[in-house]
Amino acid sequence: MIAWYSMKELKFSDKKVLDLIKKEEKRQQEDINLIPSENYVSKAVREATASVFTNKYSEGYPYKRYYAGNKWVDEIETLAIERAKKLFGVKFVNVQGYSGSPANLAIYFALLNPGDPITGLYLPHGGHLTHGWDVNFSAKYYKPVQYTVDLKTERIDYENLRKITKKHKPKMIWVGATAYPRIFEWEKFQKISKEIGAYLIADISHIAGLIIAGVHPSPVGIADVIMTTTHKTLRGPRGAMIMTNDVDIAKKIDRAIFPGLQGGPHDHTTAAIAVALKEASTPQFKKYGVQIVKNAKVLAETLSSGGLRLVSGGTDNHLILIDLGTNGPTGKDISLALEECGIITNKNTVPSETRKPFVTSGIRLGTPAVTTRGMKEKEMKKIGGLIVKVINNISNQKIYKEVKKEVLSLTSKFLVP
Ligand code: DSN
Repeated sequence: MIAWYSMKELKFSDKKVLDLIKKEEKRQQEDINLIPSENYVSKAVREATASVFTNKYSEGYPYKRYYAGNKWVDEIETLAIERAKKLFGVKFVNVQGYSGSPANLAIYFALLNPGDPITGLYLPHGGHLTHGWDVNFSAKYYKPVQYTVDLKTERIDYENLRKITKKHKPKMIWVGATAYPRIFEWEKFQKISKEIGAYLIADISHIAGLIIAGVHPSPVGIADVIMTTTHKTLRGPRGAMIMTNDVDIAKKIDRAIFPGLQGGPHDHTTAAIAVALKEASTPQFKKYGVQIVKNAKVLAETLSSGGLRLVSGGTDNHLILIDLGTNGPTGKDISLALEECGIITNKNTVPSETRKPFVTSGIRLGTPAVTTRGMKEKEMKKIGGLIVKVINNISNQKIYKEVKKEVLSLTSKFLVP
């Protein structure tokens, strides 16, 4: 048990909730978390999240609020904004977005009219729901035509994007992904967006921490707007930031967030974002980002040499996608089997998908969380070997037990903060 503080009050007021918190704490400590969009925040970030700033309403922006009593909220929000501006090298930042999807909604709302054409990466090829997937608001209220990866290389097909943009003239090009293991070539996107006068939007939610660490190119100075969630590789609380260098766009974004879409900002989250941004500006964080990628490469090599096919042949970032093929166990089967052994991944579609999204032929893995725990190349080889063992021995309870034992032994040596 690694309770980060005693939770004395909860013990008396709500044992049920306390019990579930403790169980989740234990699960997080004992499992190997390979979900590429998850991470473990520091205790300092959690303390700020649990602070009295949760009690305040502060509609508006620093020093222009609709409620009194905001003098410290003004300072905390200004601090978060200034730290983000410095860290990413941008002129304007809005830190009030509740999370990635609402922040992306605000970008649409700020810059487009309903029915305007847009483009984003096709979801089964790694794109995000809010970049124009058909069941999402981004397809209900806008007109998406999605670009794809080349099915041979499984990398973004820039010629396909150019053809689509020439034909459909989208007003907004979204770049970003939830399951793309390669680098985004920002200049290529910029060239295509300039050819048709579209806004270029970089959704760097997955890779923000890698950009800070210098292990992924930055879209700053290239994209018109940059959105990032704050809780993935950036290792902060659950929230979002929208950044730009354009004063008119900045004004529109602020108005879209409030009063356009949101009410009071979550000031406790803002406080925790400020803490996370301070942490992300340290040399240790740069080392962390570098290690995430080193770990992902070793994990990918181990899986490949264990006979698994990786989408695009490997990884340049924090994320790996295993393509299990069309026969045999599905992504769902494998993620459940791995979970039984204490290895947490998620089923995911692959570019040549034939199954339904709730079944899939892929497994998505990532190294941000295990790297936070201090695991390095040696542990990646170990984990890769365990994954191969489970995949090759599906439904073999004896093997599952052996793997689970090894997982517990490994995780006991690397504490969750
Ligand atoms: N849910 C996030 C992910 O897992 O990538 C994206 O929003």
